[in-house]
Amino acid sequence: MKPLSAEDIARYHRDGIVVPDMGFSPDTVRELQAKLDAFLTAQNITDADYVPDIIDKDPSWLRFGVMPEILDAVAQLIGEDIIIWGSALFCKAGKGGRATPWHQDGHYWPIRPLHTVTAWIAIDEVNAENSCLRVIPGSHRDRVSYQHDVDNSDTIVLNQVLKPEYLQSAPPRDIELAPGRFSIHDVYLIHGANPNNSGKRRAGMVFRYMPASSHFDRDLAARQVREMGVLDLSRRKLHLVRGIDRSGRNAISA
Ligand SMILES: O=C(O)CCC(=O)C(=O)O
Repeated sequence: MKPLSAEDIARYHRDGIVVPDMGFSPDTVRELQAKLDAFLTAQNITDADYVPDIIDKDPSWLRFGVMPEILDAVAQLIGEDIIIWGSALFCKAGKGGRATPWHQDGHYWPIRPLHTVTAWIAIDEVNAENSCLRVIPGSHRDRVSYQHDVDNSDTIVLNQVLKPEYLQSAPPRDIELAPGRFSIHDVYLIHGANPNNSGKRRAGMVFRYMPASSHFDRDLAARQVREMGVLDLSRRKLHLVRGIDRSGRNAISA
């Protein structure tokens, strides 16, 4: 049985996000929570907030990104040739957990054609109280990368902030998830998160999936660092997790 129903897929195209009616098993959730604690200790991270490239830091994270629950749903949205090119933790402390500014992902991602989805997987219970992910439903539909400002202040976890004039009027939707449940969102969707001062940690991890028919353009990534001051993605490892490299131009990691 496929994880996404026809209604789920229609909802994904309408809203830019879908929460499949499934998640990791209780055993996998326990394993994931223990792994997060061990990882934070091993990396000596006390104030995690945003930890990019977790697979590069510890390849065993990849196991969670290729769970059939997620990969089958991703395949329904982007096809059967799939590369994981990014991963991160967003682990906001219960006090002083920093906000994620409103942003779109795609405007600084060197993927052409720009086609990619993110799975956001809850490790803790995440809800409006501890500042779960918030999205502007439908904001992906024009498939436009809006302009962003660079803001290097330390109150936010990303330095790319959507220019306020592009913040569309549709009310934000909170993506509340139990541990082990996940959402999948489109690369053009406007999203962010409030600061967390709830007293409850709010941890999730993300995996970024692109169809292997697109090209991860490392030269473009290097230019984006020079011109936009964004995180350097030019040396990112690419993990072909299903199918083949249809573009023939992606340097896949062993
Ligand atoms: O969890 C968050 O606060 C932000 C997540 C995010 O921006 C993303 O997954 O692209």
